Amino acid sequence: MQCLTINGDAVGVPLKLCLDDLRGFHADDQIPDTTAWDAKRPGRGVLLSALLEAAEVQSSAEYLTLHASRDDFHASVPLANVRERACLIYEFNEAPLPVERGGPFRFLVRDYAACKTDEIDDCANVKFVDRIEISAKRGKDNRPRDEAEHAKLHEKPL
Ligand SMILES: Nc1nc2c(c(=O)[nH]1)N[C@H]1C(S)=C(S)[C@@H](COP(=O)(O)O)O[C@H]1N2
Ligand SMILES: [Mo]
Repeated sequence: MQCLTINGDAVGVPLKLCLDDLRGFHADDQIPDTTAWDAKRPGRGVLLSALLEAAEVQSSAEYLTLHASRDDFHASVPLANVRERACLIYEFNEAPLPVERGGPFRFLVRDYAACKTDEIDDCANVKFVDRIEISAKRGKDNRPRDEAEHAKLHEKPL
């Protein structure tokens, strides 16, 4: 079973969360249907704020970095910009989120901007997330910097 690591220099309690752990978060912290946030991305998610609370994120925290080792994709964003408007999708039709939907874990921000137009853009909706790092300094970010890079990314096979 695939699990998610939450760590970094601004995390009080590093965590390893597997599917059942995410399912076990309080109902108030769950988004039963993520199409409420984004019609194209259905599933069940847990609020980022609940994950951060569980990991006892400290006041030194400034950046959140999403790591997808599957395809070596990384995005690092100011924590304040996503803290109260992001979730992690972990399930679809009561089964683990399939890779075609960005599984096992997909980050999703509410009201994201078009790719490359803002810090919080569609590119920051990282698929195949296996680690969330919380740190004082900006972390690794290899989101596309221009349209050629972006187009190449979209042609990449799964
Ligand atoms: N791991 C990973 N996440 C990623 C990407 C990627 O190439 N790898 N592409 C990003 C970009 S540029 C976009 S527009 C969206 C596309 O999401 P979709 O496959 O749901 O349309 O995922 C983002 N997350
Ligand atoms: Mo994109």
